[in-house]
Amino acid sequence: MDRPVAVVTGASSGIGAATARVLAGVGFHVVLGARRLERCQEIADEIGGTAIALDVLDPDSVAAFAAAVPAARVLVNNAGGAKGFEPAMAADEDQWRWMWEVNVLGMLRVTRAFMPKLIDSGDGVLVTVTSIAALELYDNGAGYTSAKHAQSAVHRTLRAEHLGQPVRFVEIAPGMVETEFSLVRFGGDAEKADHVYAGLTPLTAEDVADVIAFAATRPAHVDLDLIVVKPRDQHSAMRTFRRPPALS
Ligand code: 8X3
Repeated sequence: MDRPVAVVTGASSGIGAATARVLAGVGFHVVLGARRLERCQEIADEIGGTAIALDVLDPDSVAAFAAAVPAARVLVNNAGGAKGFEPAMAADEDQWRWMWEVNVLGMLRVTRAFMPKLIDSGDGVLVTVTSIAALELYDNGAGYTSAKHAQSAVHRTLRAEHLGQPVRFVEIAPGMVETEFSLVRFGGDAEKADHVYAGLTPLTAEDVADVIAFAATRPAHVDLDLIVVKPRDQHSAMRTFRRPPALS
């Protein structure tokens, strides 16, 4: 029997890769899209899926990606990220442009390309991975929090604009998840990236993937509109509990 198709963007690592694996485990044929095609191909080989190059910043790449996928029941808009951590007054406009492009316009582009297929499936599910940065603000994060707020606004507006259509809209807003997220934010500085999670137990990509798969496998009338997922040690974007380092 043909498996339903789930498309995952940003699938080469982190939450995207973990989501591809979990969705394959619950019966989907997963199409993995990302710029790093080789990493997607390795995961696709492992889970019996399909890897296709995708750069959400490039409209032609999005169009070619969508053209290669004739049908889809689930779309996980996971591609995104943060660059930089400075006060707004010190904003690097190129970093802000990248964040707004990849998180907002990139997600819109992919969604527009796949919405007809989700609707045609008769029970489409659009999952957008935003962040607690879509709900809260934090110092030094305005480029990212503004992009994530905008991404959430687009997602929720799409929900309203498709009322009556056979498609569900699920927003997943994770807090601290240990992935390449912080490494990218800090331009590859591993020490700074590690510091973000020091003294606490962050979520893993698999923790978030499990929640995405749960939402995508509810009955057709059940729409988990917004799911906020944080580690126990995280109260909010600016408040965490950290254990002191063990004495050696
Ligand atoms: C990642 C979570 O709190 O670093 O989206 O913005 S946070």
